[in-house]
Amino acid sequence: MPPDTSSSPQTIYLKDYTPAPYLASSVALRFELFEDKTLVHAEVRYEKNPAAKNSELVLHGQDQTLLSVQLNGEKYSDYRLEDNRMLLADLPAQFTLTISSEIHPESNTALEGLYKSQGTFCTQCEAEGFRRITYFQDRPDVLSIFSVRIEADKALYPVLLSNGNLVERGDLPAGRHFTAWHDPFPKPCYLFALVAGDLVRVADIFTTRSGRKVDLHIYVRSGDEGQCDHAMASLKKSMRWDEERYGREYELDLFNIVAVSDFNMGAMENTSLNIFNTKLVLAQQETATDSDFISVEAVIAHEYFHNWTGNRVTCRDWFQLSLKEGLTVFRDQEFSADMNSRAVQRIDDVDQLRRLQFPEDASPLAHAVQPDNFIEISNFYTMTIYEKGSELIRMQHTLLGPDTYRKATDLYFQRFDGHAVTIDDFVQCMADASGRDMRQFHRWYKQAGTPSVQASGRYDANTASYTLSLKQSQPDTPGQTNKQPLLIPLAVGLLNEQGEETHATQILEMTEREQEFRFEGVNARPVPSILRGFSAPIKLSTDLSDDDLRLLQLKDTDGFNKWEAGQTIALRTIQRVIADAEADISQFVADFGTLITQGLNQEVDKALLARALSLPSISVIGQAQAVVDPAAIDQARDVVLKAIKRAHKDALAELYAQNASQGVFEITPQAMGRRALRNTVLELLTVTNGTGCAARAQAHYQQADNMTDRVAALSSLADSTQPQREQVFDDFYQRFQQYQLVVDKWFSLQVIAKRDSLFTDFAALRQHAEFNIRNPNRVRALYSAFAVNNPVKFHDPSGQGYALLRDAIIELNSINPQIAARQVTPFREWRRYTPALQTQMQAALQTIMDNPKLSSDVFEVVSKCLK
Ligand code: B3K
Ligand code: ZN
Repeated sequence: MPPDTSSSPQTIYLKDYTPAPYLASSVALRFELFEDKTLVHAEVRYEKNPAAKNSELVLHGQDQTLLSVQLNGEKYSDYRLEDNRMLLADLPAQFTLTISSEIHPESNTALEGLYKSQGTFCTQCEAEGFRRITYFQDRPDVLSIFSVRIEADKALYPVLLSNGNLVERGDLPAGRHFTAWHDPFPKPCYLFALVAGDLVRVADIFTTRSGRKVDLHIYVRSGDEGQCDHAMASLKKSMRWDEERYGREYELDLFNIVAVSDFNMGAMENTSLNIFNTKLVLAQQETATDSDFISVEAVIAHEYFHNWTGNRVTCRDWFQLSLKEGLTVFRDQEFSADMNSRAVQRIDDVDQLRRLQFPEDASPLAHAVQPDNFIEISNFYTMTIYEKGSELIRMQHTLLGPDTYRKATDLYFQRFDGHAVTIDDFVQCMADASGRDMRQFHRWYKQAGTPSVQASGRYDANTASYTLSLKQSQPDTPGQTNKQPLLIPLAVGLLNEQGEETHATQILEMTEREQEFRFEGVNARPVPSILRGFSAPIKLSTDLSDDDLRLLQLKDTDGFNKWEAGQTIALRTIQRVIADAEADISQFVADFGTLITQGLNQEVDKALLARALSLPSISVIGQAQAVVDPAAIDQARDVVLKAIKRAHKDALAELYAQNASQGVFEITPQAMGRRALRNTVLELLTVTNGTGCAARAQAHYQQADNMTDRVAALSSLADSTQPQREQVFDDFYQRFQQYQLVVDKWFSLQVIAKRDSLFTDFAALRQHAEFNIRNPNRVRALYSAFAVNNPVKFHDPSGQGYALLRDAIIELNSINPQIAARQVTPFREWRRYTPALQTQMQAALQTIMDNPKLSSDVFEVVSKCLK
């Protein structure tokens, strides 16, 4: 059946952009919050936009009851309401429009606009949620000065917050009170925010480089205030870093962060009132893992950095989303690299890009970093816009060098502060500051798909030269064929056969489809280290032998390429086992032993060693297969893991013991590296799932004084059928059941198991009293953890895995369309799987498609997958 045609989804095109017919210089909002309804009164000053040709004012409005409209204080009815829009024609050049409407945050399950999370009113307006609050030109190129007054019951909602500075507060009759806020900086309505609740405040002060004091407040539920120290410290570090690295100072007197439990994404950068998912604020030793601590630091920074890259300089339209997101991700990645270990940060970022963005680029949902059309912009908050977008900024940083890049960003802020601009405007600043022609580079923004580069080398002893031949190609993606060659910066260094670096890193700028680069003064056959630091988001294939890779793994000066060389050898080894279960892997297993011995006998970077001792994931291995068979990959991976354990059991046990906790818990790169190493070793030691493994994992759990170690123990036990599994999981639940974020982990850790009872276990968890399909964190804890992190069972030949996700998507479609559409992701690459799996995945997608009341969010992704 076709989708409900009464609201047939419409495609929006970048080429159709026109300036807004009216500017809205000031917006005064008054909210009357009640338990059964909210009244919104909006008084907006409009002026004809000299840059616009159209004169019809189009206001967006959705899910609200219009109560009254006044033009310059007089009742007005000369408007048309159609398709979630109010159309007003024949208007004067300047006027004030006052609109009152009634909305229902208490029953808003989409978590867009104004909604309630565990008794707290909060907002999420990006991208198009403001239209669920009042009728307005809900587009990012309309910038207004906002004044906001909030009225609510004083006992239930003692805290009433909005953007900017608090200008007034007072009591009202009937136990009510109000606050009034003024934000002096013009902003698009997607940055509007409101919070009303019974929250406690953690306070600190930051002194900016020019000596101004900024109040920093984090608001959380009572009882959670002890879990905010890390977020507060991260905020202060971010503020300092942005001053030092980008010359950006915070300009308001107050910066608020509010944590809520029901949130579609991670966080939102509303001007001076960031709203966060609790998952990205709360962190303490007992309940948060090291990776949670790292994420909190990164996301606090990310949202803070948006103050300049997103808020002060914003997007002209949503096709420019990566203007703020790609740039802000690059900024947060560099911040994290400065705060922690640069090599580890790069490895983890690239690993994420490969696991999550490369598959997107290879799927029917592939899109450019600057897409040219969409149905639902919410579907475009993707790894491509964010992570590939960040890689594009990184390449510009590499091409210009840090000093010129900084000049270019200074120019960008100076030119565009207070404006809504485009990606082209940003790239033009890069061109103007450097004098470089950036036109070829700009293709990266327009062409979807991951480029491939093939490299082969030729050494000529007579001329003492080495020639690197490179070939680039771009895959076809939906709607795009015959793509142009890109400007690809390749960081390359040369090592000699003793592993000494003879030629330090240089950036080769590849511009042609096929190109050669010659290195002079090469006195012996070199081993090239290509794509150091992953200098471009490409798939590289080389003619390096396993011996060459082993040399790089042991000797390269580039931390990323050292790791990469080891991963390539591991991938080749697993591929050999997939092709032949009896393949000889003794060399690989022996080399693994060398790494372990190094870990035992030398000063090594433990975080890097932990990553070197981890095999590529099933998802990454699958990308190298013509036809993906997750069960076959898993089996081969298991063969290799078990061979490693058998060969190096004693050395591993020694490495495990050597890295036991020293008693004091710290969140330093060294302490996290030690835990990562010990937990990676635990995983290897328990891969056979026998009685000894279960006992070791249980002991690990019992000795743990922090969540990282507890999670590692549970993860090692997930697949076990020994009695310790239940004991440990039960203890964990009893101990932490009052912590929602830990209960999320408890759900996730059970559904990553491959053991036979998985589907029964899953059904029990789905029925568990703590499961709540309206809470996005819980949905992700159960369904995303399963479908993304358990490829073996998700792709179970019975089709049960697909059915679970299919049914959840159908249920979520009417509750929370954004979350429903997000859950389609694991199906998107269905054509890459074995024929039997393809048939089942296609059928699941078709069943979703046949749903008569499909939201435009789900319609867009499912119809594109099936096309
Ligand atoms: N800008 C927000 C994302 C909003 C998502 C809207 N569906 C968070 C961030 O990227 O910082
Ligand atoms: Zn962002």
